[in-house]
Amino acid sequence: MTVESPGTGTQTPTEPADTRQVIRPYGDTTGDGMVQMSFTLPVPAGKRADAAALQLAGKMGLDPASVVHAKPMGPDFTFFIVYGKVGHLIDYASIPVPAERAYPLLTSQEVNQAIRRALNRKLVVVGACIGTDAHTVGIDAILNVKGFAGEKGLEYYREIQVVNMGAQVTVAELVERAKAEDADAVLVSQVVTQRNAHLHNTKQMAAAFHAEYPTAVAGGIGRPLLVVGGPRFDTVSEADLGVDRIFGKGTTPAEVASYLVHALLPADTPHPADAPRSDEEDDDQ
Ligand code: B12
Repeated sequence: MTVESPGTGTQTPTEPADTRQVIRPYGDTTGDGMVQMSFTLPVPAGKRADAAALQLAGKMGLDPASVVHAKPMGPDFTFFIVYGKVGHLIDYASIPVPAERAYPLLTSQEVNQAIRRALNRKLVVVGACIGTDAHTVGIDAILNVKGFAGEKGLEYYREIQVVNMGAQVTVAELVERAKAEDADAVLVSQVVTQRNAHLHNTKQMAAAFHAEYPTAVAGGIGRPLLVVGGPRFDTVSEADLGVDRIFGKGTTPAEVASYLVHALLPADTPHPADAPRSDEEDDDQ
């Protein structure tokens, strides 16, 4: 079909540009749709269990599928890895680009300078694993000097005073300690997610702090900043839990320290004229 366009003569309309970016999984050859999936079934290992695993894979859309690994997990359970083809396509272009971090990533030296300039005292952080959770590795990765992923933890920052209460701390103990220490921020870790324990515990913790500081204006203004972290908070927001910030898998101490500066200190941008103290030259990580 042709259309007349005044002044420009006859034109052929162009097709709208295809802006999709269609992708599919890649196993052996590009775009072959092959995926690997692992799961456990509550049956003893054997040929019948393998058949059940294949039936499950088929019902999940893997066709063809094969059991590439089956291992007994005690007498009554079997762990499987299944490899198979899916026909689903993803339009990658339609997936929104996640928001960038809303604050700059600072070096430990910049964090120390910002705290010294704004507070003229140490910034106090109280951390714990609450409820029955005994997984301290995550909170220790953020707080302990040894740190995580090549970065030193908050204990290393000379202007941050860290109180690490460890595992299985009750909400009442945490609130009491945060008050006693006059904490600027409370850092809570929740790793166990069975029956959504991480969500219940975090909401309970947040509610207790909100009740303890009823006149608070916001995190850091009238009450400690409430920060929670753990590997499985992806599905919820800060508002859902009543906290100021959620950190997920792979968080590094510098991200947390930079956030504390951003959220708690009025002038969070390090001053270029701030010369490092002579004993701080090697503060940078
Ligand atoms: C080590 C470990 C243990 C150790 C813990 C030792 C310790 N002192 O921490 C021991 C052996 C004690 C243990 C026990 C149990 N464990 Co365990 N454990 C693990 C394991 C293998 C690794 C966890 C870990 O250390 N990760 C490394 C750290 C660095 O990662 P992270 O915790 O995610 O932390 C990072 C971020 O999430 C974030 N972050 C975390 N917290 C915070 C806090 C703040 C404030 C911030 C800013 C950031 C932040 O920053 C960290 C660094 O990036 C996981 C499986 C796995 N591969 O993850 C199971 C796992 C967590 N355990 C599990 C279970 C079931 C248990 C037990 C119930 C087993 C049992 N039946 O007894 C018990 C529970 C004990 C209890 N009361 O809590 C399950 C949990 C399942 C679920 N859906 O909840 C897992 C996932 C294993 C599994 N697949 O079944 N466990």
